[in-house]
Amino acid sequence: MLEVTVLTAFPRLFVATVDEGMIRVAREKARLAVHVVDLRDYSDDAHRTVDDYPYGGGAGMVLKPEPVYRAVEALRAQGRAPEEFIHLTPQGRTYTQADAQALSERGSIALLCGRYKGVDERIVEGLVTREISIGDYVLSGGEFAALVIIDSLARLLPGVLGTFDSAESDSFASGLLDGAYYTRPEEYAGRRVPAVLLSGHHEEIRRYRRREALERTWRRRPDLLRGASMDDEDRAYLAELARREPGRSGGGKAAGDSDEGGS
Ligand code: 6GU
Repeated sequence: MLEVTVLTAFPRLFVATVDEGMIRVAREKARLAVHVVDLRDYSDDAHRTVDDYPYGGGAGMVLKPEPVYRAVEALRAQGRAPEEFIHLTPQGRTYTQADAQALSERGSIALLCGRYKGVDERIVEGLVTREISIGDYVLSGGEFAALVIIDSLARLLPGVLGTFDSAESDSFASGLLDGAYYTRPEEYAGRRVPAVLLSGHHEEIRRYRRREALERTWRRRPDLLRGASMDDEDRAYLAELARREPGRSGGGKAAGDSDEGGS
């Protein structure tokens, strides 16, 4: 069981979201518990204030230290001190599937949702064990980042995904992007499902899928190829791609550019 405690000034953002989809499944299977702590419950004034102006001036608000320290003290008093206390901030290290795997093996973590401007540095110095960002763009607070992380963890917990929809076949689990998928019908809008997928030849299908994953990764995210585990057949296929389109990988189109003739 992984226990996730979220500390936030916006607890209602978690009400419907943790009650749907894979997060719900993980909770129902008792693999995951999500506790949402309202930081305003630990403020000390009638207005339930949790943030204040930054010393030295400037725009934006900063999360005050007292409500966070008090909330953590309450967790400790209940015997629920988390193994990791994670501050969600664009200043953190960028979250990866390897981080998700490691965190999913923990017993308990806390996710502190700061404001964009930040939190009082004494929270970071005294309580925080690591800082995580979910990418190079700006969110107004850590709440949506916390939900991204919770979703990524829920699907890695044992018994949450079915065997067919296994996390091992996901993009990034192997270090590669996933290839294209098709479902019925066999022909739609004048486009046919690749014949090999209908052939019933499991070994050919496996090889085809592997090649598609390699090609897509080579085109869209060549940076991932360095960290992927590959055999001689994989390397031979990449060499063939490079021969067919010299000078493409790495120096080719940026991720997100159109490729593969998608209309
Ligand atoms: Cl974790 N927080 C905020 N406020 N913005 C972000 C982020 C986190 N990750 C990317 N942008």
